[in-house]
Amino acid sequence: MDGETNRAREKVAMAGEVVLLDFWASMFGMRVRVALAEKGVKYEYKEEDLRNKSPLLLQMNPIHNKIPVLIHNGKPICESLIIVQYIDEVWHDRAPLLPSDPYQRAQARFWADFIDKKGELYWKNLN
Ligand SMILES: N[C@@H](CCC(=O)N[C@@H](CS)C(=O)NCC(=O)O)C(=O)O
Repeated sequence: MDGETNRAREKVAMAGEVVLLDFWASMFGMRVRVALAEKGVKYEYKEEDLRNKSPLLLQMNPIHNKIPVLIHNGKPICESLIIVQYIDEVWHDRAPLLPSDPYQRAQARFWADFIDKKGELYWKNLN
């Protein structure tokens, strides 16, 4: 087996089973999709109807009943920023999601938090 095939197999083994419960227009879901794309993680995408949530979503995120939820090897991770951090930690061998400089990291976290708060307000006003 050549090196490339080996590396591809290792990637699949590390990824395990990855499922994303999401809604196409969600900026919170988009954040997770971008992180998975940056890391090159293959996953199964499950679109949710937010007016008629699936039993799987209610089971995987019983606290908030919201997307996105990342299900990794059967275990749910909720809240987009926490999911992104989890992705960065699990697939730490490639494409770091934050800059290495502490000040730049703080800046990136500030804007992520800013977008988070604005996004929640926007979503509340929409409903
Ligand atoms: N803080 C959450 C926000 C997630 C969120 O607001 N998701 C919305 C879609 S954009 C949702 O699932 N809404 C369904 C509901 O409120 O019942 C995160 O960052 O994941």
